[in-house]
Amino acid sequence: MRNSRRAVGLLLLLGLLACSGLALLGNPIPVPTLLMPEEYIDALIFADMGRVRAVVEGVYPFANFGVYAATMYYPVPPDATGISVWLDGAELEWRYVTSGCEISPYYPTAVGDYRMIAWQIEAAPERFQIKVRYEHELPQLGARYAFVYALGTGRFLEYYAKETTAYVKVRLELGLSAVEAFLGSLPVACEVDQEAGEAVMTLVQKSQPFQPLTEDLLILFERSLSIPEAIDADGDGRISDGEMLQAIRYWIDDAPVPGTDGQRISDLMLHKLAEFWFFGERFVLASYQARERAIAHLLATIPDFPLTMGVIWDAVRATPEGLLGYETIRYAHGEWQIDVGYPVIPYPDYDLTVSNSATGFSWRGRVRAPGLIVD
Ligand SMILES: [Ca+2]
Repeated sequence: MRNSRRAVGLLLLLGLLACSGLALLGNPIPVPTLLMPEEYIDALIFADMGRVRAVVEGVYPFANFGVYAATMYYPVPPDATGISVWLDGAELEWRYVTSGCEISPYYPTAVGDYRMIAWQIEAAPERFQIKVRYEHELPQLGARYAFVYALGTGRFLEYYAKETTAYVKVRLELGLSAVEAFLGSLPVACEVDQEAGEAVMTLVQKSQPFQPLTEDLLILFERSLSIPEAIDADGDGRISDGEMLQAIRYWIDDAPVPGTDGQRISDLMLHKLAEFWFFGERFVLASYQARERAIAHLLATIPDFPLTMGVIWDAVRATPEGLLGYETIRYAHGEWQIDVGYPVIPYPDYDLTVSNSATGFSWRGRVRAPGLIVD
């Protein structure tokens, strides 16, 4: 079993020619071969209807030494949706690997087997870039959510690049606590930046010389819920009649709200919850939620609006130096920029500018905490 796994493992990720021999023409690099000295993984983890989901985008630049056509293999979570593969921006057809002459259809991880997908490349240029995107729901291990990225495909691989470096950036757009990251079973120090109103974990992982990366990345965390999120028991982002009644009971009893680390509902909070309940819209408690509400609004009101939900945005704090009591977060994605400004008070309204530097598109509006949008 081990041997057969090693043999098929030759084909993994670097996607050397499936079911055919390689001509070993010399050391250290056999020809034909593909080298992938760097990989760039971007992930966004967010709460959606009471669930925690991830969007994952991997960009893999290859140097090609004499490979004309190849089959590439790639592990994805078993429940992955929206799987897309591009070669230099052109979308490729992919399929699930089934049992047969190829490799195992499954890739074992700390949270169960991932499914292997495959695609063909033909007339591959000397340098090219593969991009893969998928979404999935994060599994729970007890109270904790687990995010796994299959960084360790190299453990099945014979490898010839001097070293491999993975640049991993995981944005967590939700309240969280007790974050830990592991490579394989070993804890790994990720840089966590919270300056732009979300937690961004950055990891640069280099392999040993002439070795591939052999361990998967595992991030474990707990959600910490704000009171409105905890009161919103069905997770639809709105406060229903029943949820409002329950909130009133907690307020009357001065009881801690379950799921919030013991927070109690103050008079101000009850007032806010009543406002959320009254308007019946999805409430907005963070700058990234204001951003998503504005995009949803533009998609609903402008025909063929050229943005989608689930974009992975780069966030930076753009508050002018010396300005107190007001924050601006700038989200960027390609030609798009979304500035979200808000006063530093509980449950602020958010002022947004959505603009596209290429088309000149610009929209300004206000997203209020109860979810109302003012153009
Ligand atoms: Ca609800």
